[in-house]
Parts: sequence; structure tokens; C-alpha cells
Amino acid sequence: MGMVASMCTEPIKRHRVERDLDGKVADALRERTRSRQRTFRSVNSITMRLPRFKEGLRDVKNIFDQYDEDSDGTIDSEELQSFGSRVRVHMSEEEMSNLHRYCDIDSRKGVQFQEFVVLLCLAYLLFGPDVTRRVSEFESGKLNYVFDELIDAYIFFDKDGDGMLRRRDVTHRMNEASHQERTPSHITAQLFKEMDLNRNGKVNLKEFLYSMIRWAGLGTEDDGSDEASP
Ligand SMILES: [Ca+2]
Ligand SMILES: [Ca+2]
Ligand SMILES: [Ca+2]
Repeated sequence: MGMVASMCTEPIKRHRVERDLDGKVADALRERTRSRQRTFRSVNSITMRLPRFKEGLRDVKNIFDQYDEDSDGTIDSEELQSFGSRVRVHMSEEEMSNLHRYCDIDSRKGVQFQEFVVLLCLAYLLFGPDVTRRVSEFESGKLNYVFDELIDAYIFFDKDGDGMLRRRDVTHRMNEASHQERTPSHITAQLFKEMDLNRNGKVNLKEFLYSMIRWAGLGTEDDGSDEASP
């Protein structure tokens, strides 16, 4: 295939991967909603859990650091072999590369921390706790805990339960928060806009996770001033 042809097919392929995985994730979320008890019953119960989310994400960061052997903030292709072979257990090579493509927000090579969280969380949702057990035998419990909480927070905001957040889902939930005071609509609009990274009017689980990581202050590898620099 020529250079021009591949430049033309790449966005089409990306679009297809995006749509397929959005669909699979939404199916898995609907199934989870049917088969599990609700974790969160109010926006408040989620807000109160934010420090725990942050702690949980730190645990994931520790596991990321184990795979990022040269500590440059990226699991590169060599380091990826050991991580990839573990996550890939239930996936073909193509599914794995599609999932990686789907989680890639900055087109940088390799897997950065945020992508690590999103990739693992989605693999956990789609393929179950085998994935986290393979990634970290000893710390899988911590991974499962933080992923369960993050997924359940998303499920809470998805008021109509179709596996995808739309503005009306979030507005409904925000307004349930307090009976005395409605959340001003420009605030929910702003919140939604911040989460909707590709501005398509929907917030998928991936975008929600990226937002949670950013709000927890763990967005980029340079955010933590307590990180030792080489
Ligand atoms: Ca590295
Ligand atoms: Ca929805
Ligand atoms: Ca979106």
C-alpha cells in the first residue's frame, strides 16, 4: 500500500476502532449495571471518595513504575513486551493494538501513565480480573478496587444506563444532589465540556477516566513534585 493510500485509510481505521470499542465498552457497562449492586447513590458519595480515588491511582502509578524500568515516564516497546504479554492474555495481538490505539490520546509512542490506567481499566472491564492478576500478582486487589470504583462512578452518572454519558445524564444526576439547590446549568455544561475531549457531545468511559486522572492531579508524569528526578 502506498504512502498516500495508508494516510487515507488510517483515520478510517481509527474511526472504526473507536466505534467498535465504544460499543464493546458500553455493552460491558450495561451488563455490569444489570449484574451488580450499585456502589454510588449520590454525587456526594462520589465526591467523598475522591481522596480514595487519588490513593488508588497512586497504587496504579507504583505498578506503572515497575514496568517503566528506565523511569522515563513511558513504557516503551521493549518494556511493553512484558506488560503487553500479560495484558494480552485474552486478546489477539490485533485486539491489543486496537485497544492501545483507542487509549492513545497524545500520539506519543509507548504507554504513558494515563494510558496505562485507561488501558488496564478497560481491559479489566472487558476481560475481568484475570488481567489485573497477570499484571501484578500481589497488587491486583488494589487495581481491582480502584477500577471498580472508577467504573461504578461512571455508571452512576450514566442515569439512563445505556453505557454512554450524555449531557442530560449528568444534568439529572447533578440535580439530584441537592433538593434545595439545583446545580446551575452552566456548571454542568462546563463540567461536561471538560470531560468531552473529542467534543462529540458524548463522554465515553475512556474520556471520563482521563478526566478523573487529571482531577486527581496525576495527569502527567511531571505533576508530582515528589517524584524523584534522575
Ligand atoms: Ca520507559
Ligand atoms: Ca447514557
Ligand atoms: Ca466524547
